Amino acid sequence: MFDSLTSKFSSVFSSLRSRGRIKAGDIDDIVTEIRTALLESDVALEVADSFSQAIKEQSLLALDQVNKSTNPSNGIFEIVNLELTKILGGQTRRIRMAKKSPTVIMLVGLQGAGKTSLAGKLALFLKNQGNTPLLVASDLQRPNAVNQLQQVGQSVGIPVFAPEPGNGVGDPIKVAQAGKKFAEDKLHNFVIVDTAGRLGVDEELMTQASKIRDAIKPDEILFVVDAMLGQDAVRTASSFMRGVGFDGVVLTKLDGDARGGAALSIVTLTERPIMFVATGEKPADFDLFHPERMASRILGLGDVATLAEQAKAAIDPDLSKKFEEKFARGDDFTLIDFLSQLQALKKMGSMTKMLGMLPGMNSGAMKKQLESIDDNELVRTEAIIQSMTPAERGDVKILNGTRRARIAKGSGRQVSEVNNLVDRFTAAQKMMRQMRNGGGGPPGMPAIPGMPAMPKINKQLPPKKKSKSGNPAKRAAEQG
Ligand SMILES: Nc1nc2c(ncn2[C@@H]2O[C@H](COP(=O)(O)OP(=O)(O)O)[C@@H](O)[C@H]2O)c(=O)[nH]1
Ligand SMILES: [Mg+2]
Repeated sequence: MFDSLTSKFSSVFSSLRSRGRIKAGDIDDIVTEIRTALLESDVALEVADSFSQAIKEQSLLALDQVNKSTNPSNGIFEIVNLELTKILGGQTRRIRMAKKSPTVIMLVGLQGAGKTSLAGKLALFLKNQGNTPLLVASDLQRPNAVNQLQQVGQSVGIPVFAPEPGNGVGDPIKVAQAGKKFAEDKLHNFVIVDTAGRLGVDEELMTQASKIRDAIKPDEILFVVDAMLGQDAVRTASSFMRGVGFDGVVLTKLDGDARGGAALSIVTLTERPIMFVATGEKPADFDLFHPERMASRILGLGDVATLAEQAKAAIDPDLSKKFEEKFARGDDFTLIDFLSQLQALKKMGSMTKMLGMLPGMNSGAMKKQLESIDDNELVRTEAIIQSMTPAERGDVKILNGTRRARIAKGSGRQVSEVNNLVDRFTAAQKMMRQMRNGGGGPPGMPAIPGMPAMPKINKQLPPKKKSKSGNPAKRAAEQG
């Protein structure tokens, strides 16, 4: 979502780099360029102003130091990185747990902001950490709202507390209270209360949300907002701040091509941290918000930390061990192994999203390359393998013309695609044999032929920049 900002920052810094020694006038130039870039990305005026002012002051302060290093522009870059992390909230904040279970989380926001979907995403996230969340349907405004939450709950395997006919129907406050009570009785340690939104901010909505708040005393009120609203996201946030109050922000639809202004303005203007982000419609399209990772992405440094986390989460340690043992025994790599690798890769999410986390991937030529990668490739390959019999998966050499035609038909693909897969797989198999004979390392995880090679994650991590100096300007200079 920060594509335009990323490419603007990248051009600002490439012009700065070409100047060598940096003069005060150069700082003025880049600060003006940065301010314009922020405004064009829908960042609120006051935030753009204070941000560029901070960059200017610190850069001027650090100028002598910065110019002593071989690459002065790096020092300025680091100042921008630190300041960007700061306006994004500085540190990641986690959910505050209630002293006495359950921890109650109430979601507020406009209709369509993504509250109901988020309820499911958050519940799944909590469940995966060993919690036992309960969803509570306190949106009784729209006829289908309860139903929608029930479907969401079902899709992630989380129970939903919903009003039963004759039992407080029509009163979202009673439902919220009863839901909390139910969670206490049934020992759910988290309660996530979904509430009604409206198309625009109105008094009745605020009053209702405030009453629910007073009735259930949530430990966290999360304001859910569509990042694509741009400047309006910040205005809506202010209204909700006045009307109901909230403790943290969730930005949704970060997968869209909004210009990112909301993310950059909202922390400063509401003085509340962004806690989570949603990046798609699927339950797994959700993550903790990490200011420093986001700053890094905006500056084109990628987000290798998230990528590494996702890889770790997707790789089943048992499966990995099985591969290693198999490999050590000298068994052949089969299509069944190939399929389980594919499935692990799929668990990591969209290929384009994953690659987008690599440094430099979100600008210019790389971006084009990225867009040409087809996320459906994995799905198609999986369909083809699944149309094969176990014997065929175990030994592709038996795949004659008739069998290939049958598989193509069964998976709804072309015979040429089946041929292509078999060729790629055979090449991979050969490579695995050579690796073994040549004493190469065991195949930890995904080595999918035809797929972009996975990065050597550790090597790509930008050097950890630790400084003894507490002063960011000095710190920047040290690193220059
Ligand atoms: N692309 C995308 N769509 C989303 C995201 N979050 C929610 N949606 C979609 O936005 C629409 C409204 O979401 P919903 O949860 O019903 O919003 P609510 O009215 O606030 O409860 C639905 O079609 C969701 O699938 C997101 O992060 N990305
Ligand atoms: Mg809803």
